[in-house]
Amino acid sequence: YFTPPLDMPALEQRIRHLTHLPEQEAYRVLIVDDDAQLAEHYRLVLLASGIDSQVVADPSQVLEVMHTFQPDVVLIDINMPGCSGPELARVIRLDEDWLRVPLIYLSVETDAHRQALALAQAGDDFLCKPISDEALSSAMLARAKRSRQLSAALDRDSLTGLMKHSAIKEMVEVEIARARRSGAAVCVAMLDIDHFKSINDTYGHAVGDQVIRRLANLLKQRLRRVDHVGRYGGEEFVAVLPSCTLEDAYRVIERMRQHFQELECVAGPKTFHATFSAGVASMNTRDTTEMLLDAADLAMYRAKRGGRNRVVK
Ligand code: GH3
Ligand code: MG
Ligand code: MG
Ligand code: MG
Repeated sequence: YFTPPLDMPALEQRIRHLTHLPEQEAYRVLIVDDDAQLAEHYRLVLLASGIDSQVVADPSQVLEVMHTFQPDVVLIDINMPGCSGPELARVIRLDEDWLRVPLIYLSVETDAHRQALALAQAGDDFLCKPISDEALSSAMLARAKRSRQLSAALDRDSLTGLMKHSAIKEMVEVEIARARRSGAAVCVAMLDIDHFKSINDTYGHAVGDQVIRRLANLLKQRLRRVDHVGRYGGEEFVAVLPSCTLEDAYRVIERMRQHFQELECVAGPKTFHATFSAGVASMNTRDTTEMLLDAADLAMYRAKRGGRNRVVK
């Protein structure tokens, strides 16, 4: 079993991004330009607006730098030795991780036809050199802000506002990495609403949605600030509980179970109660994200088989 080296700056940034900590971190712009002097000028201009930027002169290093720097926007020169801006933009676009990052050309190219050709290959917009300091910083601020908003929305499930499947899975990975480093424990809980199909069949899909939201809200309100929760599937949730022993995690989820079964769900004139089954698992030193999630899933199925409305650790 091989543990890849941890890229902690990137992980920490992902944590902040996924958890939306209130203290807004500075926007990050990656400047790809072979003109070192000009690029440094751009960097200082952006810095004056509170934007962090990093300069890369060699296009072949861009992907690696993007991974650690996690830019909100990439600003790309068109004419560079070794690789043109549009060629670079196409390579970046091949990586699904960067689908949401705007790629903006900044070039002396003023010919509209050639600009259009560049945009047809890849890239999202075109800025012309020379550009005023003010125009550059306002364009980058606007783009970075939009990019962050979009990114946050893409990671959220629209019904519940919780993290989506991919985001919560990534959170498990991030917390495992952090736990390996600190030696602290981390637990994962998998929750699944009981007989949800019959809730839908009896009361309708809209009431079913309401039940999903009730459980989501309960989890949001009752978990600690350091915990993370996501909607893993239709009526399935995953909670990540850092610095938590298996016993603690069991108690937390068990309390949640008791609260949930007491909530009154309303369907027109009728009321009913819903329940969930849950499995809790803790990380062993050799656990990967998949192994930890599988262990929680297995425990959850034991809870189902054991009669539902229970937590198994
Ligand atoms: P079990 O106790 O074994 O978990 O039984 P179950 O009926 O909950 O399990 P099953 O996985 O068979 O059914 C889940 C149902 O959830 C099937 C699907 O139609 C429904 N579902 C999935 N997503 C949504 C959603 O967003 N809204 C609503 N209302 N229903 C959903
Ligand atoms: Mg150039
Ligand atoms: Mg299910
Ligand atoms: Mg279910």
